[in-house]
Amino acid sequence: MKMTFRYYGASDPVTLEKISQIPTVSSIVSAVYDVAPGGVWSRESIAALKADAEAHGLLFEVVESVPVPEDIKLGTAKAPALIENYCENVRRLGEAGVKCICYNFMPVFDWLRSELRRPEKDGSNSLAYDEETVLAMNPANGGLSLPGWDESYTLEGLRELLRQYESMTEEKLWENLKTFLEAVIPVAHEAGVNMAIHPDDPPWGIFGLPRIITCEKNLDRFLSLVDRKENGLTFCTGSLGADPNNDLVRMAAKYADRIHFAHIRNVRHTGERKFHEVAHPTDCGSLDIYGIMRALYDAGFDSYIRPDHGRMIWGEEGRPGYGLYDRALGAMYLSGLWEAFEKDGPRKGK
Ligand code: DNO
Repeated sequence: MKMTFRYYGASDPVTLEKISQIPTVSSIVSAVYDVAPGGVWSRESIAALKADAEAHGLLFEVVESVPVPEDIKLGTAKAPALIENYCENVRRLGEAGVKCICYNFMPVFDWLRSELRRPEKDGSNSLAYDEETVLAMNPANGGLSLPGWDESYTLEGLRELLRQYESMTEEKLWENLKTFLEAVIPVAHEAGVNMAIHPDDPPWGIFGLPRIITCEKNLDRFLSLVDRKENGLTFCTGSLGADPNNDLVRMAAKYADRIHFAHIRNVRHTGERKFHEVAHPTDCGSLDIYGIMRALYDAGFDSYIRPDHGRMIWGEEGRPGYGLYDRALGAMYLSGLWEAFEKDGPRKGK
């Protein structure tokens, strides 16, 4: 297992120096932010990020994300050229020593929440989701406040995009995903890079937009679209775990050899399609984080992991989900579990 930590580049208040002070973290997870989705990342920007990380004793082996442009998901006439650009990014990142690329295939919206600062009694706050509140916001009327993963949408642009998606079905999205993978996975193989799709968050369709990376049945289908090691998963426990029907311990064991990146966090379910994010340990939420980690360990998992969203604690202000303190506590908890597994004895599945 290789512990990593997400870094949003030079503007991130969680600096490389701070990250380098967290025990057990060996690599940053980052991206080139000076190119719009669909563009080719310059070798200079990639090299600069790597050099910055290395100057702080950190590796740069994981990219999150190389975004997939909407034209690829929509399968428009622009898709082939954009897929070629995507492949070029995979090649360039492989050359620079990146081993894993995280991306998602969610139409229009990345992760969605109804509240970015849900207060807890202890003075901390965290991200929350309540489907009723989300559905009451109409994105086409500007009713949605986006949680910081994309500030580039204008209202007009968003309306146009939603219009383009009106005829999109799940099956059509699967087809477009397959076309993408058939082009990208052979390139990833050549480049020595593992591709790791991020599950949809939350893992169900929303605002009439289909979402397909949601559950065990669909992960089986995804992995068989191109059945090669490089076509793998980001196992995001908070995303998949928002649906209590997903048995994460079972899925961790089942997919371990195709999980190239694990995002570990806990959520508490408080109703139908209603949850909020909590601290990482098992007893803080509804997910069996110990069981998931144990299942990964026993199944031989040896890839990248990062603590995912943290609460805002100790008065910290910052990018929702991506403060320093609670994520650092998460890294410690996860590394502690792992050390205990290793010292307990051999992997049970081996
Ligand atoms: C949320 C993140 C996601 C993830 C993308 C991957 O905090 O896990 O935004 O980076 O979905 O493309």
